[in-house]
Amino acid sequence: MMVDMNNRRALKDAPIIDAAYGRSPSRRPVWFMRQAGRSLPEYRQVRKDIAMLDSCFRPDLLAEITMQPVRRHDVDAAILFSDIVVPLKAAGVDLDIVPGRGPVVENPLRCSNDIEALPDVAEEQLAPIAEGIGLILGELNESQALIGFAGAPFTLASYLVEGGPSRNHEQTKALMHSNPELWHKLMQKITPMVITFLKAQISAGVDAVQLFDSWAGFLTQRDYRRFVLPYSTEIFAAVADAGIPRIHFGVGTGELLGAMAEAGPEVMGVDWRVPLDAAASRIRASLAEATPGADPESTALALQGNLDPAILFSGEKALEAEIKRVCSEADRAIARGNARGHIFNLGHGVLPQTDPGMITRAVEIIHSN
Ligand code: 1CP
Repeated sequence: MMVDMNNRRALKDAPIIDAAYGRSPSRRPVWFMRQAGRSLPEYRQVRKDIAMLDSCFRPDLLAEITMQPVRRHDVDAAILFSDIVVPLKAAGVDLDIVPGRGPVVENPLRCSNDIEALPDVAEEQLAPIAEGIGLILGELNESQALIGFAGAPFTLASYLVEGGPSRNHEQTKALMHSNPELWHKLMQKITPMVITFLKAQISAGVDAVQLFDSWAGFLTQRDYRRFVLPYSTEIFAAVADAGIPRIHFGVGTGELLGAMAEAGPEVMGVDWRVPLDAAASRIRASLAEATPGADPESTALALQGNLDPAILFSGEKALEAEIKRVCSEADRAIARGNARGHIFNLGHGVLPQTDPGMITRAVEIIHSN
């Protein structure tokens, strides 16, 4: 499949894109994971009578919900309103997003036959998403980026194998370790779906993409490298020629930052547990070791993160202090040459009970730092 570059609009002075490529942004860019959705009353209003996964296939709703936080908070990017399980749903996998719980798969994958039977997704099945992206691009201004995304194969596999959200991911790990061959077969089934989902968004014109490997932090580095990294690397390579920033994110990945950076993104998302300057040193050391003789500049990536989402409940004084700390840690990493730029974000998604007023205030503080 060719990526159609003709649909891509020309952004002008978009702070997120400038930060991702190591240019000087006009202000410190910020967006928040899960900025669209449950924290906003206007979201709860439009979603009142419509199931989550139904809303993801309605271009009008997709555009409205994606734009809500951009209008309200003046963030520098919109994140497409969708979910990591959307390509599975589009392909016909029997699953639903259960309110208060998350994705639930009717028939969890357990044996070779189940994995064989996993359908592939065709770009046509994602047409409503592409249509929604077209509507969003018509509403954003030329310095606001639209970020597309997909779930990484490990995180998607966890939902497919466990059958729903999991505390320990034990069935998923059991499959890896008891039947590595079958695990790799599953990864080889999921990876093309992720690539199709991302390419559909890229063809429709998104300005950047993020790969969410939310649950990768449950793995040892050894297992991550053996069972996951090859597939995430394949995904980043498959979308490299789109020429847009590629972001890689997971939670609890302090020990995996270097390995995840080796998958090939321009930007590494970091959760709140590791200070950004320490994260940058780890990333750079791993990339330098993995690519001996590489231009030292190429081993410094941009950083995304990493305010603890709970700080949005801690009052304005604590909020300002923590934002300043995060910014100064990022600036130190850049000054030392260990990072090329900083995109402000939370260390994970906005919590549902967050006061939207505090999110708006956070954006103002970040833009003045
Ligand atoms: O009824 C509702 O409102 C459902 C809540 C909800 C929403 C708003 C879910 C169910 N998904 C979403 C949208 C969503 N999901 C977005 C777009 C909105 C935005 O970011 O602003 C994105 C990027 C996702 C991605 C996603 N879904 C991830 C990766 C990000 C992360 O938070 O780590 C994951 C792990 C999912 C699975 C999922 N979908 C929904 C829930 C509650 C969950 C997590 C469940 C669990 O803990 O396993």
